[in-house]
Amino acid sequence: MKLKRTMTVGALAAACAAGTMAGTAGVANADWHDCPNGSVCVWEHSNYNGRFLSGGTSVGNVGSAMNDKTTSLWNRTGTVVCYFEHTNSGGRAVYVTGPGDSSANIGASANDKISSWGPCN
Ligand SMILES: [Ca+2]
Repeated sequence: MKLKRTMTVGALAAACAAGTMAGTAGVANADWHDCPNGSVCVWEHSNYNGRFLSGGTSVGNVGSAMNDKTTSLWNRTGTVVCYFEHTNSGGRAVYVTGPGDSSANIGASANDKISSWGPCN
């Protein structure tokens, strides 16, 4: 009985800590629930796990914490978004998402390559 009670309190504390992190930092460990409607979100690992970054339809530099790390993503905007291998939409567009598109694994050709994103021309 005592053990069960302790575990329940621990789970609640963990949930609160995760919510605080997502609300205060652009990059945090998160899952797909943390991607706000109207945002483009990228994750470090497949299946929307690991480090996480959300932004608008244009992000010129994902930052050192996420650079060349994205493996899954979700476009929750109404814009067709292209993902580029260099900052400021530079280099090749390695992946494209239409409005609402998501991918749990963007595949070998785009994996761990994304440095920026923006509306496709
Ligand atoms: Ca990755």
